[in-house]
Formats: sequence, structure tokens, C-alpha cells
Amino acid sequence: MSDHCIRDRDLAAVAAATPEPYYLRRREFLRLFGLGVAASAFLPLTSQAASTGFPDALNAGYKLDGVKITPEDLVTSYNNFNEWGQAKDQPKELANRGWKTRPWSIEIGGLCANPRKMDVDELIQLLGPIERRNYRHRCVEAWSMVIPWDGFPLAKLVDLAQPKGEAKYVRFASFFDSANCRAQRSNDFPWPYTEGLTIEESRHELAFLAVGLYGKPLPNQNGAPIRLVVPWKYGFKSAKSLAKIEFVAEQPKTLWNQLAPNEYGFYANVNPNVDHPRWSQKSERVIGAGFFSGKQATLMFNGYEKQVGHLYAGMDLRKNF
Ligand SMILES: Nc1nc2c(c(=O)[nH]1)N[C@H]1C(S)=C(S)[C@@H](COP(=O)(O)O)O[C@H]1N2
Ligand SMILES: [Mo]
Repeated sequence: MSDHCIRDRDLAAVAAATPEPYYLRRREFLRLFGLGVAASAFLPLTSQAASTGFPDALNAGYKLDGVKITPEDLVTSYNNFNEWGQAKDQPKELANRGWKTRPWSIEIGGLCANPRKMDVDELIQLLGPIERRNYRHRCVEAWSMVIPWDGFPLAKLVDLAQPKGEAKYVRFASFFDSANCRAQRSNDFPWPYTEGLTIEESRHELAFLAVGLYGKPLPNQNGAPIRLVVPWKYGFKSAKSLAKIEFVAEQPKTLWNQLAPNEYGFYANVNPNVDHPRWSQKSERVIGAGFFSGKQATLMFNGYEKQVGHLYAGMDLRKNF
């Protein structure tokens, strides 16, 4: 594509207008992933206000017209990342005190024909180009955001791995590094953070691996260098800072389900009709909407019912919560 030089010019403009760390992170992104060529079905981000210099493109199917995108400073400062503290403002602080998320090795294994362990940036090069998707994010704690992720469909990784017929589930494990992560020296949680999807869910076009947000590499607190994003499920399914992705025959144990099986099920599909034992799931607080704005109604499958409803046809969603 010929907007190569446009991008270079944009980059100079960004350099002039952007605080140094952000500029450097954008440049790093260009260096790492600049090879991706946007398909014509995508809108080049050079036409987008927040896009300058970033080599990805908005997937027009995931624009979320009429929905307000959560400001970047809130997406990167109001976080759940229990490895780095339990309060929402702690991960931004604690995950950035020398924790190194590059270089980063990621392992793909289990019941698949093409297992491999490789550097995350090689994997990203292999699975790119990077696309932008605006996704609703609904935490089980009844708050929500809308986040512009940069990444690629999880299905691309599944295809690369070539799962065997016996593989019915995919298990996702976050990093385990008790030398550098203080919380992981405690047994309060069954570390590493683990999550799982059925193989059908993992192949669904909405299931996403994010490597950036707002056109920059993921900040540590959001799950650098690569994290899962499953927008029709409660946020806890979207495991951060992935170290291992494994194809397995049995439904994998997950961290929250082990801690509180009556509160956090394996499926964890967003569902306003099935309350959490300790609070209602009918509505949600929109982060950044302002103190005086009311709650907003929570949508079935977080608004993605048309796309994913068929995966759960005939299933008792009260039992399989
Ligand atoms: N490894 C790990 N992944 C995690 C969590 C966590 O504590 N550890 N929290 C989950 C929860 S509850 C939510 S809501 C989202 C938050 O993602 P964000 O901070 O990028 O918005 O990450 C999920 N992934
Ligand atoms: Mo969450």
C-alpha cells in the first residue's frame, strides 16, 4: 500500500505532538508490526482521529456506531489484574516497576499437530496484519467500558496450531513469575491465572488476541504483550499476559471457578437474566460516563447475541452460567 510515506509523515507529526514514551511505543509498534497490509474491507486508520502513525486498520464490522469509546486514560488506569494488586489503580503502578514484558516467549501446545514455543513478536508477525476492533467490555462486577483493541482473531492461532479431533477446549495460562511478582508468592490464588474456552468458542470470529490498544502496544497493566479478549463473556475470561495456550480434551479448571464455583462459572456469558449470587447483572456502571449518569442496561451476550447465540442453542444458561 502506498500510504507508507503518509505514515512516516504522520509519525513525525506525532513525534512533535506526543509525549516521548508514547511516541517511542508507536515507533516500536511500527518497527515490529509495520509489515501488515490492510485488506480493502478495512478502513485505513489514517482517516481516524486517534490513529496517527499506527500501522493497523479499523475493521469496519466492529466500529460500534453511536457508542462512546472509553477514554484511554481510564482504560489504562482502572484495571483488574490481581497479579499486580487488588485495587483498580494498583496495576498501573505495580505492573510498571521493572516487570519486563519483552522479550516474551509464548507456548502453544497440547493436543495439536503444530505445537511451538516462540517469541511473541514472531508470533504476531506470523498472525498479522493487526486490525482494530472496538469492543464492549463488561466486567462481572457490573461496570463496563468500550475499548479499541489492536490485534487479530484467535482463530488464526488455532488454525496455525491445528488442534486434533480430541481437542474440545482451549486452556489459557497467564505468566507465572513469582521472583518478580510478589502476589504470586502467596497461595491465596491458584496461580497462574488460567481461563478456558470451548474449541468452537475459540474459533468464533469475535474471539480476539489483543496486542495493543488505542494504536499502541498494550501497557503492562492491560496484559502486555498479548492477552485474550472475549467480548460476549464477563471480563475475567479475557486472560492477560499469556504464557501458554493449550488444546485439551477436558474442560480446564479456571482460576475464578476454583476460588468460587458458585459465583463464577466456566461459560461466564454476559447475561442480564442470571444474577451473580451477591448482586444483580441487569445493569452496569459505564466507566467515564460521569458520576450523575445512571446505570445502563446490560445486553444479552453483551450485545453480541446475533453473532454468538447459536453457540449456546438449547443450553440451560442458568445451569451453565
Ligand atoms: N492474568 C489476569 N488476567 C485478567 C485478570 C487478572 O486478574 N489476571 N482480570 C480479568 C478481569 S476481572 C477483567 S475485568 C479484565 C480487565 O482488563 P483491563 O484491565 O484491560 O480492562 O482482565 C481479566 N484478565
Ligand atoms: Mo472483571
